Amino acid sequence: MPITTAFETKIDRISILDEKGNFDEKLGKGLIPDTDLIKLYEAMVACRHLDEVAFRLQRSGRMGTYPQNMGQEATSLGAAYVLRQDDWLVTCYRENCGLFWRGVPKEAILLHWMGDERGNAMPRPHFATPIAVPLGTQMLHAAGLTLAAKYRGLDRIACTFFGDGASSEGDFHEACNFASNLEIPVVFVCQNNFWAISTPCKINSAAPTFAQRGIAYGMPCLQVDGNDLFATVYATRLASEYARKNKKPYFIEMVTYRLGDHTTADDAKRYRDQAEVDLWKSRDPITRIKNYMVARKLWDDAKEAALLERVERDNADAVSRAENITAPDRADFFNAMYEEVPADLAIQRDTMHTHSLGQDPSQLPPEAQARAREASIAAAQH
Ligand SMILES: Cc1ncc(C[n+]2csc(CCOP(=O)(O)OP(=O)(O)O)c2C)c(N)n1
Ligand SMILES: [Mg+2]
Repeated sequence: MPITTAFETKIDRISILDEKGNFDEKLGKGLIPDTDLIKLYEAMVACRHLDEVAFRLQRSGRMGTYPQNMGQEATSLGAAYVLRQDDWLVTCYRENCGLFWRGVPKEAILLHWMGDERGNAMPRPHFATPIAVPLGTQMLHAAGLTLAAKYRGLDRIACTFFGDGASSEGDFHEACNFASNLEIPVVFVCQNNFWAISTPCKINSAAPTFAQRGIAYGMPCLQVDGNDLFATVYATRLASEYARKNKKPYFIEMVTYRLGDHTTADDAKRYRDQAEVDLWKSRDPITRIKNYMVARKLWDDAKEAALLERVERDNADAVSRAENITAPDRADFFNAMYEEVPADLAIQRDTMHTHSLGQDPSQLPPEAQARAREASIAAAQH
């Protein structure tokens, strides 16, 4: 028998506006109206500025660990711009720009990293899920949320973001398999920023692209320049239209770069070369759009100065709202978990009024006090 070809494919790469200012008229013309482009640029500048503010908050002890988004603003923003407001945006932790575009309040993100759970209570109209720090979990949530929408006969899709490192998690493969086999319209976006903390992406995958990970699950796949806002918009439009129409998933690899440390707890100088960082600084998504707008006389120094002034004020207000939020009620810890708090948890809730670590036994009901005494005697005898 002759050898035949069982399967053949190719993966397209989309780039519309490169770092030298070359613009592909065929793909890019009319893609983003000028008025929108200005707003999108302003959103990226505001997000970058908040990153700097958050960094300083962490350094001055007013915030816990914070992962800067610097350099990756165009990826999630392109997607958020294209998606419908009631499509799910299911993110990781470097997608602030897309979340803010949706209307998620900036203080929600600040509160999350300040360790206040209320930062995770994403307001419903934004159809966004809380920041997912456990790697890989959110892709499964995206598949589940969209399966529920499909079951209810809704025309809703999800777009989920995850890193190159997260695409090596088992959950990622389960989510892809699940979405493909059950025909769930999820747009999977792998943000390849070349690093998973100190692990270079070559160790995460021996394949030449991350885009091809989707092929194994029968998805159409695309690679785009993730620092090119036009390309991220183009790709997400293509993918979301495909997903909505065919009720099937789509896979995009957005190639970008993490310009900052992994988080404020990291020092990337210990494992990567400055020359690499400098190369990617020259490909900055924000500078690229600014240069394009200046060349087209849509933007100038006076507009930039006015924007920076506005951004500084808005971001200072967001910090103030986050820091001045009223202290949470201790009972919320229990109340937020169940529709009706089970009896045993209600006892814990009503008796956990101590200023020391742990529970004050004298506040327990008598039988519980006796049980606690027996348990402590038993523990001492061991
Ligand atoms: C399940 C799980 N394992 C390990 C970690 C610790 N961790 C946090 S971020 C990270 C690297 C993630 O890399 P990548 O997915 O490429 O995202 P990036 O940070 O580059 O945006 C690791 C290993 C975690 N948060 N969750
Ligand atoms: Mg990464």
